[in-house]
Amino acid sequence: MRERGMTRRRVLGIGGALGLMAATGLSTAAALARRPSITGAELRSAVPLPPPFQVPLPIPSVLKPVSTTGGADRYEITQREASAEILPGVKTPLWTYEGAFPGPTIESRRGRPVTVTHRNELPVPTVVHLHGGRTPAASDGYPTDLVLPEGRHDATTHTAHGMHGMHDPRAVVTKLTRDYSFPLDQRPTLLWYHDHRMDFTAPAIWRGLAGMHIVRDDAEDALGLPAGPRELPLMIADRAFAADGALVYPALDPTLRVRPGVREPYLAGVLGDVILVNGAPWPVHEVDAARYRLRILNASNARHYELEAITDDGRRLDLVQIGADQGLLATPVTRRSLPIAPAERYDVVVDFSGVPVGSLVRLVNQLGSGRARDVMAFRVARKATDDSRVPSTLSTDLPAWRRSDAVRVRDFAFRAGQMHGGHGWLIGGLPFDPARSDVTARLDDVEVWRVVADVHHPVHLHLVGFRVLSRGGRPPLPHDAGLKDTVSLRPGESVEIITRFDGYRGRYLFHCHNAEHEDMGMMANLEII
Ligand SMILES: [Cu+2]
Repeated sequence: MRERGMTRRRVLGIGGALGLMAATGLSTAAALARRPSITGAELRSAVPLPPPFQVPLPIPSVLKPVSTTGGADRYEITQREASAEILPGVKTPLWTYEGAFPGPTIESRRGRPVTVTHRNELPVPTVVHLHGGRTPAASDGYPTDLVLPEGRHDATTHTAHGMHGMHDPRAVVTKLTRDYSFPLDQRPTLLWYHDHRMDFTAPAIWRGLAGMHIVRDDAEDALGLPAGPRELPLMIADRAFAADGALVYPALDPTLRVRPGVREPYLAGVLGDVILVNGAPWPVHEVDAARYRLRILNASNARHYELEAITDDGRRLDLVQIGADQGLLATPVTRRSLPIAPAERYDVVVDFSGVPVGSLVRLVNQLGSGRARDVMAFRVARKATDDSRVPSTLSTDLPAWRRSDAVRVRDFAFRAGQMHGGHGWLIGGLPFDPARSDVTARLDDVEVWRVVADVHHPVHLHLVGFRVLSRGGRPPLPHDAGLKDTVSLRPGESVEIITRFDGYRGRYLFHCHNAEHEDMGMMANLEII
């Protein structure tokens, strides 16, 4: 009971500060200066943790297509339980795509369709969403479009009814397998696929259901960016481990079948004390003294990072940002630190050529404390030639929507509130209901959305990329550059985004990508007509 009181006060406390801000005219800058660096609570591991920078960085294997005929690539992925040695000498049971965490990487070409047949051999229903994909609604992984596992084929008792008596008459439930089709008619970028099941997305991702999907095209290939072994996909995710080596997660229902949500004090988000990159704890990677392209994904449920690359002698290396969630920027932007919220991606080039051979460059999180401050390290192993380059023009196809193009302006508040008699996370005062109509937008319409948050909320739109027009009533920050599909709102902050709803008609979503918030109501329907 004491925990409950603490959490409520904390949540109300933040809301109270916002109220004060509104009442007294306290500036956004002053409010933000006091903002907490995290939203959520950190679990503590009960096993001895390895020292940092000992475990080599794994590179997820690239999935081989089962067929490449007919102008499309076909893949098969089995979702199954597996055990992995994440911490040296410790076995950890996981839910996986193809037995691995992260799941295998899919490599695609722009405009070349891909079909992935997912087979569910897990003990619970699943749904796959390709984050950042421009995907027809039938393959977008709507949370009630479940793939039922063997022996659980009775959709009426399990699933088409969400929790709290919600029924979704439009759910398309399949048994055991489902084909997800991705046209990939979109800008090249790093996408990721993960579970998106109604009410249980957060624990499913936590247990291992996440993988990367890279889209490329000829124009990007021709830029001469670092490539091959000098291009590294980096999936960053925090986890915590129980005494028996299993992942800890404070689920109200550990079977992840009936009752969604997490115990207090984790209602605002679940953080782990172990930072994994590509599934390895604080790994180290040997690099040449040359430029590398780092494709960074924050696949954490709730943890935010502010990444810096620091040499042994305390120097911060330039992080040259070349891309955002939805592909290349127009021109490179040199940064010293990169804030990255859950589900965001950054494409950056780091030049190790000025770093003494034999020394380390640590990737650190300035928002983390204790062991969670370290992320990974690069050991500069040898001098090397480098014919890569970072051209001053990276792309010329970024959409340039103007406010005057918008046919509508909508307002959304992402805030804590009451849901079904308990704590929830709400959009516009309402918890998610698949059967409710929230936003209906016309295909090809341009709209401006104004979004405001109480605590950290990384706001994600399915189907479309968007530009950030303003942040806190001011021009966007440097990290808002490019085409985004997730925008990070900090406590008390507002942003305006602009997008065109193009691509496909159908039922999509927008939601908070703090995965715990998402499971506790913070989603809404986006119907494109
Ligand atoms: Cu949120």
